Order: sequence, then C-alpha cells, then structure tokens
Amino acid sequence: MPLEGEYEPSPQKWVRDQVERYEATGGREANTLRDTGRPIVVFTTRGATTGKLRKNPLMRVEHDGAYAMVASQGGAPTHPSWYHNLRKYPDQVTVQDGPEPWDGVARELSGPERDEWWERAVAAYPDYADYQTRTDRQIPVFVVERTK
Ligand code: F42
Repeated sequence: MPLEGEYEPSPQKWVRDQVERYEATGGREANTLRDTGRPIVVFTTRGATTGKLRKNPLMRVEHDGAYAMVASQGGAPTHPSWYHNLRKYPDQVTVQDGPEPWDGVARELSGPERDEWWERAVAAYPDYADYQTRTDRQIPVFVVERTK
C-alpha cells in the first residue's frame, strides 16, 4: 500500500522537477544525478512535523534488494529534513527504483554495518567521501528493507 496523505513537493525546484519527471516516466527519465550518469532512486517519507508526504531523490545504493539512504546533503553542516522524518516515522517510507514504488522500513545504521554500507555508498557515488570531509557530523546512513 502506498503511503496516504498530502504530497508537499520540495521547495528546491531541481528536486521537485526531478521527482515529477521520474514519476511521470516510471523512472525512464530523470533517473540520474544531473549529467553524472549516476542513478538515483526516489524515496517518500512522512514529514515529522507536518505529517505531509515528502519525496526526495537520493543516489542509488542497492544491495540484495535493500537500499541505503545517505543523508549527505552535499556535506552541509546539518542533517536534511528527511533525516528527522525517518527518525520519527521509520516505517513510513517508500522506495521507487523504476516504475513501481514499494513500502519499506528504514533503520539508521551504526558500527560495522554502517561501515559496510558506507563503502557501498562511496562505490556507487565517490563524492560522498568528499562530502564527509566537509562536515564535522558523521553522515547518517539508513538502510530501507521491504516490508514483509
Ligand atoms: N541529498 C542527499 O542528502 N543525499 C543524496 O544522495 C542526494 C542525491 C540526490 C540526487 C538527485 C537529486 O535531485 C537530489 C539529491 N539529493 C541528495 C538532495 C535531496 O533530495 C534533498 O533535497 C536534500 O537531502 C535536502 O533534503 P531536505 O529534506 O532537507 O530538503 C529541504 C530543502 C526541504 O524540503 N525542506 C522543507 C521545507 O519546507 O523547507 C521541509 C521538508 C520536510 O521534510 N519537512 C518536515 C515536515 O514535517 O514536513 C519537517 C522536518 C523536521 O525537521 O522536523
């Protein structure tokens, strides 16, 4: 079941445009980060404060059907808003990698499990390593697994 509620598009134009085109084409278009050729996935979370649905493209980091969500925000000093959404509603997330979104549960990683997924993330998108050097916060990594 897709998440129910009002969708509030991102205030960032490039983000909401990418989501709109990705959804309209079932992921055939707007499926990379700009012209990097690196694939993205669209995640929906529920707003921790508003309860509205939020959609964010993030880099595609996949392993055995599970997906990472890397809260890098380009190495900004603070976590993205969706980090707080996931902390409050970890079981209200959908993953769209292609035409059909599916429901998942997010878990923030720590220790060796985070290290393992961080390696996968950097392999998928090497700039993550650079983003980590720009900020004092440790960049959070979640894994999203399909709801059974
Ligand atoms: N961001 C990443 O962090 N990592 C990536 O790998 C990544 C890849 C990527 C690829 C393509 C692309 O188009 C964008 C990409 N981004 C990536 C950017 C990403 O999609 C987000 O734009 C970015 O992480 C910032 O997320 P944000 O949620 O902080 O966005 C801000 C601009 C935003 O939407 N703010 C809203 C606003 O109105 O100001 C609030 C959004 C929100 O979720 N609000 C919550 C609510 O209740 O509705 C409240 C949250 C709270 O703090 O309580």
